[in-house]
Amino acid sequence: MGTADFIVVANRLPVDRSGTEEGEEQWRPSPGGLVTALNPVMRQADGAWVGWPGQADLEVEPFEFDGMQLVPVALSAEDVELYYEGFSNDTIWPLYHDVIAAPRYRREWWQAYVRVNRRFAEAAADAAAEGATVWVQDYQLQLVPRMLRELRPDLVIGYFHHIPFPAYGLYSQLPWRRQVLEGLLGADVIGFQRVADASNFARAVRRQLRYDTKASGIRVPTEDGGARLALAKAFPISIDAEEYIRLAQRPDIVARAAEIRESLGNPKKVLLGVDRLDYTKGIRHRMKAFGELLQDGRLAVEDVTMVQVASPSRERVAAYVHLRDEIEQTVGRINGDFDTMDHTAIRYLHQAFPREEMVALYLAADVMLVTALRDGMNLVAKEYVASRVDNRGVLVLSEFAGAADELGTALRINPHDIEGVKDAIVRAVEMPAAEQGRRMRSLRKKVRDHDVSDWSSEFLEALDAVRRSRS
Ligand code: GDG
Repeated sequence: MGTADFIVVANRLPVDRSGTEEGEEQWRPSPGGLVTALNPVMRQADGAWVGWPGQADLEVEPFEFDGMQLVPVALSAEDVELYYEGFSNDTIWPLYHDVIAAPRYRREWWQAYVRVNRRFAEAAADAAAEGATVWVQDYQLQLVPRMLRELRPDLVIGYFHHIPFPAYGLYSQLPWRRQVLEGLLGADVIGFQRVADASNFARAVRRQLRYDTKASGIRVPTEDGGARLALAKAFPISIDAEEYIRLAQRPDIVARAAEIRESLGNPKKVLLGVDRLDYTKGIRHRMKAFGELLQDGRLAVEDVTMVQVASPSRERVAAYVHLRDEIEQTVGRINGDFDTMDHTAIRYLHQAFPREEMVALYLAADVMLVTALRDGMNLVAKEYVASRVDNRGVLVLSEFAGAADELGTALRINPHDIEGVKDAIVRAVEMPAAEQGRRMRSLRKKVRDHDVSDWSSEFLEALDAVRRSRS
């Protein structure tokens, strides 16, 4: 039993180690949406964050950082390979994204996943005060809710699933489908991005476990022969909209946006894609569409440039190595065919940039291309919209991204329909300013009215309701 009243359990701690100095550990915050969203709650409560420090074989004692208690969970190189790269990113990730890549089912990976999930559950159980609230994050930790409930029945437990939950026909491929459902059902509240994800989950529970579900409630049998109610529903995640608005008004960032356009040869229109280099994001589909538009002569390289930021991701997983080769070959071919001495078709950057540079890119882009084949939410879409304080720019948005449920006035596309994507790009490039303004104002209102602090307070309110119903 520990002292923390509120605990976040996530695969990663919200800090990176930046080397050691005279034997002292040096840590810097790794800025992410989740930290921003939870910071206020962490400060108010006696908060702790349980997670992996990001390097294999690094054993660190719990320490204080920026007003929170950080509880590192050590992973060996083998754990990283089997639990993280293997089961999390080569089994669950492709399966839950509609098998865009083939999931690999390996018993050794599953065993490591169980073992490592138990380690996270034990660390959380040790840190939590009597009756504390614990919020488990994402697909790497689906077994933690149940393990934690077994260790500590006094806790109020939430789980948020950042990625899609697949349709039953796909989910049922998973050799450990019952164990994963039982793991998740250890939580009092199970949050998903979309209503469709929550219903896919409820259906899997009905089919596999035969539990009753009614609206968002699932009756989970308890050992004493009774039942408790778990809530499974949508809590769409968002961004710190005000922060993007602030950055988008900073004079140096506005100037940088102009400089970016200049360095591209001042094309009439700039198209932008920003993604982790991941096969779920539809990067090749958007390049194919763009390449064909140049080929057909519907767009000219002198007028339109595409910028693609593909930040390095999961570089030790084979499917990602393969994807990178394919994308780089596609970029090379398109540029080889269409570049001139002064203009490039695709400016491709396999790099990560500071957030300021991302906002400058958003401001420089006339058209933002979000063509994910499947995506839990897609925060890039929301960041682009929030940054467009000038109410200009066009968002082309895949209907397979969770963001499509909220961002109704984007140009919606089916990324598999290359002709449809081409038409949407041309329409975006030609869209009159007045129509851009109409659509963008409505998109911006959506994001501002529901930002990341609304997301976290709605989720935590649901957990509070559980607590009240217990006493
Ligand atoms: C998962 C789900 C869900 C990207 N490159 C750079 C950079 N980024 C930032 C973006 C954005 C974030 O990373 C990516 O978030 P997304 O939502 O677009 O996608 P995933 O990484 O796949 O996230 C997703 C999300 O979890 C939250 O629940 O929406 O569906 O897959 O914030 O801006 N940031 C910086 N440099 C980069 O090079 N600074």
